[in-house]
Amino acid sequence: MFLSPIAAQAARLLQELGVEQHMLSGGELAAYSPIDGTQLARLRAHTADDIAAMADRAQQAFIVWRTVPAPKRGELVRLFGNVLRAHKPALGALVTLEAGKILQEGLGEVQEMIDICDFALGLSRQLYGLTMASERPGHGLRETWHPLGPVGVITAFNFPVAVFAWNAALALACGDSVIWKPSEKTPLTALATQALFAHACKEFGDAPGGLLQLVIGGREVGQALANHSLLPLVSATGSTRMGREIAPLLAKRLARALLELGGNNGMILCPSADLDLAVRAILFAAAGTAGQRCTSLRRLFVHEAIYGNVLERLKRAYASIPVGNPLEEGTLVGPLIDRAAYQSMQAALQQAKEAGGAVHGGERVLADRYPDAYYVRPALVEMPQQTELVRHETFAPILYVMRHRDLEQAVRLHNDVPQGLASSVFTTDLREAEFFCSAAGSDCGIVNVNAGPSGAEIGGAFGGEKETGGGRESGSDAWKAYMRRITSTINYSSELPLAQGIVFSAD
Ligand code: UN1
Repeated sequence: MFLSPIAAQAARLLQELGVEQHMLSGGELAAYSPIDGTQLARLRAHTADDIAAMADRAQQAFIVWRTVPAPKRGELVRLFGNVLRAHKPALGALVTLEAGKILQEGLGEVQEMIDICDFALGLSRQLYGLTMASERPGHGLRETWHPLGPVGVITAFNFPVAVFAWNAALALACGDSVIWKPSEKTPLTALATQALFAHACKEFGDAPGGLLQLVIGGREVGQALANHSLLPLVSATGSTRMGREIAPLLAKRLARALLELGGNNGMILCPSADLDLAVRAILFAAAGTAGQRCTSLRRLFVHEAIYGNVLERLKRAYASIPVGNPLEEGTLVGPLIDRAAYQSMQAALQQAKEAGGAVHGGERVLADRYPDAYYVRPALVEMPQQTELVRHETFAPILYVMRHRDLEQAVRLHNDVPQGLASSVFTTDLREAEFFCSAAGSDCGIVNVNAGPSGAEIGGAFGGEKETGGGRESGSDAWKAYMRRITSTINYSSELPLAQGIVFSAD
């Protein structure tokens, strides 16, 4: 059978990563590469009916895993991190083939997995609870964190493996089992990750089967996960539309939702900004990953005193940014994920023009070389004001540029969108920097100074407010979402005093 070079490379990588050949053909779900639109595999998809058996298996695994001491659970996560280290080049390249991000970013994504494994390993010895002073004599009061149960993890195409790892590394260290539904656009990197995890389990020795199960499929399997009573938590990363479908299902059965949804991330440039740094940060945040990060920069507010200068510099930088095959060295912007993404980008640019916007770039390129793939020049759009279009997240490399008079006005505009994920200010004025980070400043979950809104490290909690969904994944104390807290009162006296001094006695 003839395989295109991209498909042949994917087949080689999948084999190297331990994915069995028979899983890659004969199914109804086609996996494509956005690099040239070539079909990479056809996978068998699960249906909603498969979820019940998987949930039972996850529950069995959980019952065993929850009693394994946490530092030993951390050992499995450590081994997984080491397997990822050994396979970083192959998995990173597969991320590039399947999601279209440049190789540097594919490798960076695997590094993010390794980093969170290290973090979770340390955490496995630090699942700390508090002890409180009891008001009753001879009593102790304390809290303890226990494993929660099987966790559902739904992830998006744009970070096909890192976001899974944020959730899974923490969940596994915390004593939970995981059922993972990757985007139907990126099932191959998920299969490879599962194979690498199986490798780590083998080295570990006695991990229960079913600690990590993969669900391949679309919307209906995601909904079935949200509906299943054995899953006390579902963590979902993706569009606000997806979150609006999942959240009510969880609310209905009073389960926990950990949501990381759309962003509409802004940057404010103040007159004192270091513009060399700012332009580089803008390029990475707005054009990098072809604008397909949930943290991508989409709105830029430039002080009127520096507007002309900034715009000139940006136009120059945008005109020369290398767009092309993400496997090739030197490329900084790869393809959009698919035709639908291209169409929604073009529709947004059309609307921007109709609303009086001046559009620079944004056109399709390389169509001759890649007729079935969608490469675009990143677009810079000067907008007279923040219209409804600008307030809406379009998952593409479009940067809307607007003017502001002073920081307070800029922050007001910045916050006047439904989303609240990531934000940034460029200033060398301490007062402005601190104001932006203050209670009256940015209303986002991520608030950066002299650094773009994207590219967060794993050590901090990741997520945002408003329509972004309020969840926090990754570092800091995000682990608490994957555990249940018990509060224990221990009476070591021979009396039975009641709290609040209540007397309740028959004699
Ligand atoms: C996402 O796009 O869903 O901060 C995650 C960043 C990355 C993660 C993005 N570390 O841009």
